[in-house]
Amino acid sequence: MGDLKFNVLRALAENKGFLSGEELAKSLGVSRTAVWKSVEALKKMGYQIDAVPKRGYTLLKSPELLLPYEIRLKLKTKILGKEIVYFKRVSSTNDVAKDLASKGAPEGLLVLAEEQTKGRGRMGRSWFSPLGGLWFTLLLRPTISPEKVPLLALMLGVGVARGLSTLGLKCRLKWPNDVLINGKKVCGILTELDAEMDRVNYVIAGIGINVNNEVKDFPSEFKPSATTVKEELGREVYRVVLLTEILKELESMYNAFLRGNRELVLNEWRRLSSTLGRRVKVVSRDRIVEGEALDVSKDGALIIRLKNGSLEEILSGDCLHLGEGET
Ligand code: BT5
Repeated sequence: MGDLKFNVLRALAENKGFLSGEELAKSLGVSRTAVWKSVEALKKMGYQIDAVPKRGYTLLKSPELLLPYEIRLKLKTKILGKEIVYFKRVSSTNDVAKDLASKGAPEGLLVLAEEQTKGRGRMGRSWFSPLGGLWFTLLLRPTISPEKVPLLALMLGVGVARGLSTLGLKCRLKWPNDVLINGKKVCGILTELDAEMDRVNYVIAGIGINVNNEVKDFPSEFKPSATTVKEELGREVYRVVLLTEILKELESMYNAFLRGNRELVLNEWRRLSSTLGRRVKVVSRDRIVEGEALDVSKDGALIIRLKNGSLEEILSGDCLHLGEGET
């Protein structure tokens, strides 16, 4: 039943007019009753399907869910999203991906959810993940040493920003990889790692994008610093298409990274950066560095010029843009 339902859906989605039950049954090699049952199941999932005697069925509207079937129809990638695990609601897509990775899941696995109940940010912070956003995790298995991971993390921000720009949005990156629109955070990325001294086993790339949400529903602590695609565009978007555009951009950046084309990744990051040239304060585990953000190193470290003129490189931490009221 599972597959038949989606085959019926595919046939309806690819056909602009009506398809008779008989035509559908014949092309799918099943009975008309089976077709009817599939249509009923699809309606229960939220698909609006019109059934008119003598003409047949037509698809009026999709429920706008991130169903793997819908994603696969639009997917333009070879690696990312090759395998998809979908939840209506889950604790954290990163946690699920980690579990599957430890059990041998393949590179490119995409774990996504309509809603997360325990979405995680960096350094033990939480990530607000209500219905309407894009909350997903990609499993990557690059054969690289752990020092290359900060650059990989920059690359993720670049891919998301490029994907969002297909909607006409102007995105900027705050080091390392927050994606901002008009100075407000639209996407956060949590990169987690399983590695040995000289070899990465896998990277868990957790990406959270505020899409068809509204900031008024966000917790007050970060209302002023957050935004959503809907608010910036003034309309809702079809998340499946946005996701597949982002995956396409991520895959092209990931391939450049794997080929060793660091400069492409770094130059894209520099082009999109809102951090470079600013006065910043970076808080890392063991120190706080304040100064002017000059550049990123080939490893993805932020190069900061201190007041006394000396240069410091920081590989990870929280970056605050000082002045101009930007986050
Ligand atoms: C991040 O952390 O920006 C990484 C967020 C990664 C979320 C994705 S969703 C899919 C995957 N599964 C997970 O469980 N996580 C990943 P950080 O830089 O620490 O930012 C967290 C801070 O941003 C919080 O302390 C809040 O102040 C703020 N925040 C929380 N939710 C937000 C949201 N939806 N939009 C904007 N800001 C938010």
